[in-house]
Amino acid sequence: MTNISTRFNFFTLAVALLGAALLTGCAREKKDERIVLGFSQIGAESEWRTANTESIKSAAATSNIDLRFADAQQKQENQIKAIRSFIAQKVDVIAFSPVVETGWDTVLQEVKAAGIPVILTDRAVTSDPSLYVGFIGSDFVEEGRKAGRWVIEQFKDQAGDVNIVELQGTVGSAPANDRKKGFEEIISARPNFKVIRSQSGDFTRTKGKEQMEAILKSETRKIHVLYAHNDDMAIGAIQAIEEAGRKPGSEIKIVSIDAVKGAFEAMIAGKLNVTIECNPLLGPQLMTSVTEVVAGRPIPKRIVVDEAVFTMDTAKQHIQQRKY
Ligand code: GYE
Repeated sequence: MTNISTRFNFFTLAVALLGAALLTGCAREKKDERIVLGFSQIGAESEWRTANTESIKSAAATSNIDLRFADAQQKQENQIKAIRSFIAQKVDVIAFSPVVETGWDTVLQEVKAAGIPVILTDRAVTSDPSLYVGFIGSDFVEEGRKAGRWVIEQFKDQAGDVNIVELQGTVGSAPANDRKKGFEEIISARPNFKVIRSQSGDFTRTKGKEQMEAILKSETRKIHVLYAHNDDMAIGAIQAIEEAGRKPGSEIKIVSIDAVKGAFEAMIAGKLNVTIECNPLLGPQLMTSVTEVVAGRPIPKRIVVDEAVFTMDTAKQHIQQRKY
């Protein structure tokens, strides 16, 4: 009897221990089951970028995704290093916003060989589309067209030349290439609309200001319009224009892209005429796509973000509702 009961007790204990071990194992497994996402961000060059980073970080936190975030300080080599380190860490998905369009083939092949899916956000690459599962971002060519249409409308009655200065974004980046292309496509229909100067301000306020200062010093022709590929460069250029004793927003009309808070403030102050929206809040869509991909479901190859155009006259009305 004693023997049986002792055996029974041993048996109960063994089952209990095994159960406990399994439970702990499960609990640990559950914890490890969190999707790991490696994200290589370009940097913190603009208001748009900081809003984008914030959106990605907060969406990862609410979706319970383990985000490994790396800031590349606007250098492609740093992005490539980050991607290679994500491969070594065996993350579940790699996402990145490519600083420039070309030069990704080798590293993307490496990611493919490691069996890790890639999602592009914000900017496109020229690599073969089979090297990534999807791309979430804006239509930059269309943004350039919108800017061009606004300029044509403003100066449609001017018989003589309409001289335009262009401040381009980062050389070789998708938004700089596409915003230039879309704008040119529209203005080329009107031969008196001329881009008389075009320089890169690398999407930053500092370089936007520097480039505009140099242009104002050396340009003898009248400048009717400044077209800046983002709001930060426009804001930098506004400072340069004011320091040169000229009037941004009236003497020189200014159109830029992004629609960040700083642009609304400049419009309310009468210094910026119009901003074309480019939505940086890509975090929630990225996390949904990451979850779908890990679950083995297909995602659209291209997800385009909806955007609007805001002018000086309505800036006050909209600024309160802006999230970035
Ligand atoms: O317009 C600019 C940023 O890639 C759409 O990058 C983005 C651009 C944005 O630095 O402000």
